[in-house]
Amino acid sequence: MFRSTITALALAGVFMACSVAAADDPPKKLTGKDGKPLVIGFSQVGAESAWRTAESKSIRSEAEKRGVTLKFADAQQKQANQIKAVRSFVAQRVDVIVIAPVVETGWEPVLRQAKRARIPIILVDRGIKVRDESLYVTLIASDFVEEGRMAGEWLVRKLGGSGRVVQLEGTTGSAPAIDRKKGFEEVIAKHSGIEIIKSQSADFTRAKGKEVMEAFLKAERDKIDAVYAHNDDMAIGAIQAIEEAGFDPGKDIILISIDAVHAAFEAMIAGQLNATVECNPLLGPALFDTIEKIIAGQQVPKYIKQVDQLFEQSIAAEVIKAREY
Ligand code: GYE
Repeated sequence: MFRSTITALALAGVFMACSVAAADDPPKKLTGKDGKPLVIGFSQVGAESAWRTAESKSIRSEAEKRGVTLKFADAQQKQANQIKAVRSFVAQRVDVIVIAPVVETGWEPVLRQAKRARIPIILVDRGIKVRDESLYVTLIASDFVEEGRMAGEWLVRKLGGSGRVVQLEGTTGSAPAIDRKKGFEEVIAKHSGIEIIKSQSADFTRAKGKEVMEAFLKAERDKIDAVYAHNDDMAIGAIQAIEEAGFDPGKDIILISIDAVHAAFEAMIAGQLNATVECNPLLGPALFDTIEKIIAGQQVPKYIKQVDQLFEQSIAAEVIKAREY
């Protein structure tokens, strides 16, 4: 525990040092080949969680810093809206299209259209499944399987190897829901004393997190030892349901989630959430550095991985001061 506190504090220090350096060194203005400001189309999932809001803010503010015209389309969690937005970006002949894809499948036709128009596609935060990988240039995201494993390993230790767990899954068909389930269940499967007794999607929102947790409590009442939520918002909804059912969240029922947004730190300080695995939403700087390279004709890696870490309740009060989202 002591060592993990030191590591977290050291890392927080590194992050702060990085942001100081970045502030001294303003990013270059990005222009297209003809010297005109770059036009980027961004199809965002929606505004379902605090994580998503932080990501949108990071991308919008970085676009502004670099003098880029950002056409922002909110898909309200619907792939059909994203496909429409991408088609419209193609018709407008934007320079680059950025997509945070709501689900993994169903992208081929529209991406082929963009490819034919020679408009590069960049995926941010969520991946897709396509047979032809040349349909997008790169994916900038966290490793969600790894996040699920980190949560699983922590929970196994916390429960001392035995207990009944319920899982609140993210949006059905989305990369983070699929992979966070996979990584977590892979770890749990190695411990016969731990059982996942319920697992259902709550769409990454607080309201649904509360609703689904109410249903879990109704069906299993005294049998739930722990909750694993694919994001902090659903865990916060579940905390409300647990309190309303007369239990003490964080004590009677252990909770771990993913994202490490500000509200998760507040819930940990209040003793209601036990741990959260970080998933960095501040993707603006990495995204625009990548766009700059692509415009300059340079090669970029197919996957630009963001590195995450786990925060426990015991260090929340110390770490919250350095949190940017
Ligand atoms: O964890 C969740 C959000 O795609 C990584 O989507 C993102 C996830 C994030 O709604 O809070």
